[in-house]
This record gives sequence, C-alpha cells and structure tokens, in this order.
Amino acid sequence: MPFTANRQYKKAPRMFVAAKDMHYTTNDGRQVLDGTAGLWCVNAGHARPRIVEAIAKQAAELDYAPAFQMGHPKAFELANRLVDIAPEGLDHVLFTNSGSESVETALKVALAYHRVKGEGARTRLIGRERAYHGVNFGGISVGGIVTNRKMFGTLLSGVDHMPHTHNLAKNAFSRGLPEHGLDLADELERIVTLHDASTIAAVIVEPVAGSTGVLIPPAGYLKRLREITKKHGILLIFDEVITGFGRLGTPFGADYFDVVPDIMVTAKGLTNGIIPMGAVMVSAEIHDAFMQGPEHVIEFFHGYTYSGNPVASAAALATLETYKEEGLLTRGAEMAKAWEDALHSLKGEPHVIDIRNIGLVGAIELEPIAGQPTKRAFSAFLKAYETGYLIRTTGDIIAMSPPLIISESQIGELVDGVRAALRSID
Ligand code: PXG
Repeated sequence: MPFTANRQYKKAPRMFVAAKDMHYTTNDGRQVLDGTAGLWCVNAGHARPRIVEAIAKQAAELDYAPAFQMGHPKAFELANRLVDIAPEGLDHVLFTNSGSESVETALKVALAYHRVKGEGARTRLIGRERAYHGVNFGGISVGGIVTNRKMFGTLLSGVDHMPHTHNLAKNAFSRGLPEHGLDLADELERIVTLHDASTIAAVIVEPVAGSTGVLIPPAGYLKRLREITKKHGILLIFDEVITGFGRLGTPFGADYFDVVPDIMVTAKGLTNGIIPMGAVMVSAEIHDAFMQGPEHVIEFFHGYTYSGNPVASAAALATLETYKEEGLLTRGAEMAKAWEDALHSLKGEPHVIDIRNIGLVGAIELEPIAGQPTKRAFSAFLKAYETGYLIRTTGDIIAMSPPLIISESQIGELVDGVRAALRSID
C-alpha cells in the first residue's frame, strides 16, 4: 500500500466504503468526519452531484480521445476556465494525471525553456529542505524529505536546496504568517553566488509546505524569492498541489501572497480528487518561446496517454462549476478566523508544542516520545479515527485541511475530537 505501515494496517485494516459531503462511512457502518479532504483534494466535499453526473455523461459520450496530435473540446474549455481563475499572466496549460507528473512536467518545461531561448547552460534546479514535490525522480530530487530520497541513488544531478523556514524556537503558536525568518530567502542569493545565475534554471517551492506539516512561510518570504529570481532570470515555480483551489481562502496561494510565479503546478482539488488529473500553468512568455521552427514539428517532446483525458476534463469542469456556484475558492477566507480560534484552543492540551494555521489548513505539532519519533502522532490518528475523525499525521505533526464546505459547528466538532484524542494517548 502507498505510504502505509503495511503490516500494522493488515492487522487492523481501516476501510471506507462510502462518502457524502463532510463524512465518510466505514466498513463497520460508522460515520467519520473528514478533517483532511481525503488527502487534501476533496475541496468541495464528497460525492457532489454535479461532478458525479458530469463523469457519467462524459464516459457515455466520449470516453477517450488520443492525447497526441488529436484533441477534444472539453480539454480546451477546461484550459480556458483555468486561465480565468489563475493569477494574471499564467495563461497556457499542460494537463497531467497527478501532482507528481505536474512537478516533472514543470521542471522539464523550465529546462527546455532556457534551452529554446539559447540559454542551455541554465540546468540547475533549486528546491528546499522539507519540500514535497511528489515521488518521481525530479520531484524527490528537488524535494527535501530524507526518507523519500535516501533509498533511490544519486537522483538528478545539479540540484541544490534552500533551508526550510520552520522555526519552533522563534515562531511557535503563530497565527497566520510567522514573523521570523524572512532572511532565509536570502539563502537563494548565496546559492546563486555559488553557482552563478547563468547555470540556474528554476526555483521550486510550495507556497505553504503541506506534507511535511504545514510550514507557513515567514511574512515577505515569497515576495523576496520572486525579487531574487526575477533579478537573475531564474524561473519561479509554485507547487500549488495543496495550496491551489481555495485551500488558503484564495483561488491559489499565489493570490494569497500576491506573488505570481512563472509556472504553477496543480492537481488534487482540480477534480475534487475524484479522477486523477493535474495541470501545469505557464506564462505566455514561456509558451511563445517554444512556438518556433517548422510548423509540422512537435515543439515540446512531453505528454501522457491520459493528458486532458475527456472524463477527467469533464470532472474538472464540473468541479470548477461547483467551486464557483458555492463560492468555495474564497470560502476559506470567511472561515479562517473560526478555524484559527478553534485550533488555537488546543494550546495547553497534552503534548502540544506548536499550533499553526492559514486559510483552512492547520497543524498541531506534538512533542515526540523520546526515542520513538512519529509514534505519538500516529496514536492520535488511530484514536481520532476510532472516535469518528479523519486527521493526517506526518512525523509528530497532526495536519488538518477539511473540505471547504465545513461548517463552524463541524470545525468545533473536529477540534474537540482531536482534543479528546490528545487527552487519551500517552
Ligand atoms: N506536490 C505537492 C506540494 C504535494 O503535496 C504532490 C506534489 C504529489 O501529488 P500526487 O498527486 O502525485 O500524490 C503532492 C502530494 C499528505 C499527503 O498527507 C500529501 C500529498 C499526497 C498524499 C498525502 O501529506 N501531496
């Protein structure tokens, strides 16, 4: 099983058999409140009728169309709808089937872009410690999670990492953006000085690092990265697989931080998690750079059998409609204060050493059990599940990112569920 403690799981399997709106149903008939939007993807809640119907209709009408040298209208329509909601300037789209594929696609676009521009020496990629960019080779190379990297050889060459921004000593219990750590953005200048800008293709960051425990950037940090990358002709890639589609209370993280990257990586919330799909958005400047040479020749040698798959496109279009109809891409902003207050009410509960929040995402960091890292948070996860709450843990951090349709009373319920779990574990 993917990223699962297989032996532990098989001794006591946890299975969902149905889901509706904010709840899962387990195989033993219990209701579980979804505190994580599945895996950060079911932003509109479960089994939304418009999306379910669109999928059934599309499968009957046009099940599949070849993705290479052929097209179908819904992929173009979806690209246009995405451009409508994306930050100004990101106006071309490449479709993929996951966040990991979106990351690989974005890194390849960045390298190829510099080459078609005559700057083929720009081959270095800069990531960050504690970053998650999926599990393929490019993604784990620019990613910064040791367990995801150490088994897999030498990875991509020519990759460097900026330091992560997590600082419990200075920023514990911050509400929203932490105050300390803006200077960490200047580490990028140090890397540029080491290698020279003429060798660097791109910098990739998650606006808020999700997977490694909701690491929120210090105030001003992303703006500083934008200034430095622009100054040196380095492309800035935002991996918005988690922050995209309303998670922070704005359509994208780029909107929240008022920083427009050159390339934006998405997946997850694009189809509400129902059908695998990702999208990479690029500027016209990048797109146009490829549109040269003889017209019968393929401009960019990349793509997947299922790029822009008709059923996935229909699911995504219906998802975007649902977001629009219900104002979900900005609902997180309305709920953020209630979410923040509820989460921070856990201060003082057993084991809690930090609480952090932004939009409709939050994390509770626990003191690890000495010599047994991850065990305490995992016990909290199991306890919460048994008592009707789905949370996620990473290391000894509990992460929560509920569907954006969550009500204020459900926020209270979820946080009280976590409180009870914390009080009941060692
Ligand atoms: N980039 C980011 C920022 C992600 O969070 C990926 C890329 C890869 O997406 P795919 O679709 O290939 O899984 C992700 C995925 C968790 C968790 O609970 C996070 C992810 C996936 C599963 C679990 O932290 N993020």
